[in-house]
Amino acid sequence: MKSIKDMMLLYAVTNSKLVSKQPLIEQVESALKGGITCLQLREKDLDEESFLSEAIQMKKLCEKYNVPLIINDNVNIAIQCKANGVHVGQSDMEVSEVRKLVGDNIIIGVSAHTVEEAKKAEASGADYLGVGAIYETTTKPDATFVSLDELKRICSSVKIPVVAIGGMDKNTIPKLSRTGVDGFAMVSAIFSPDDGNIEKACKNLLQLSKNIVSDIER
Ligand code: TZP
Ligand code: MG
Repeated sequence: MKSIKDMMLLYAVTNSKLVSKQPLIEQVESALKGGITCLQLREKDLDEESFLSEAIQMKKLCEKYNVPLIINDNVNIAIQCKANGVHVGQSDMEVSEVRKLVGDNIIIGVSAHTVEEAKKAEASGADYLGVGAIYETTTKPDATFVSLDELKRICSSVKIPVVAIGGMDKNTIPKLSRTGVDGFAMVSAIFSPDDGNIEKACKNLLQLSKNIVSDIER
């Protein structure tokens, strides 16, 4: 398995509400072929049983491509589908509580919007941070915004990897040059590219991300 920092490069987050002709599992396989370095399964409206069965399918698919699977919010599903990680927000379960439940071998990602939240998450045992929304996003209408200055401060205040999220796409990725981020998490730019070609979009986004991330070593 790659290092957690390397997993951040092209971090795909699912959204089953995006209208598509293709089932989610096929969209994810295209993204895996295109080189995503991590997949987060984010399901806000599924019942537990459907979420678990989807998570098990996704885990099997990700294993085929040797890409880690992270489950959003739901620690029980993460444990049951043997996910590589779980991602929690500021209003979800406390990191220390999550750690007690999942043990040391599961990656814990935490959403942070300020230096204070970032430092606290790191001190409580988070393995990486998701920071955003950086830009306008229709995927999460209630998202809190994080300025580029605060993003830079967060990157220099913690040792754990940082992935930027919210309105990231081929046009906005280059704007994060020299902020210190380790990669980009995206929903729309990966799963609903203009021409519908997910694999091609991922190849392009991966190259862009590598260029920006290699720009600066924290
Ligand atoms: N958290 C902050 S912004 C966001 C999440 C889950 C949504 C990102 O979606 P998109 O489509 O990549 O802007
Ligand atoms: Mg959450």
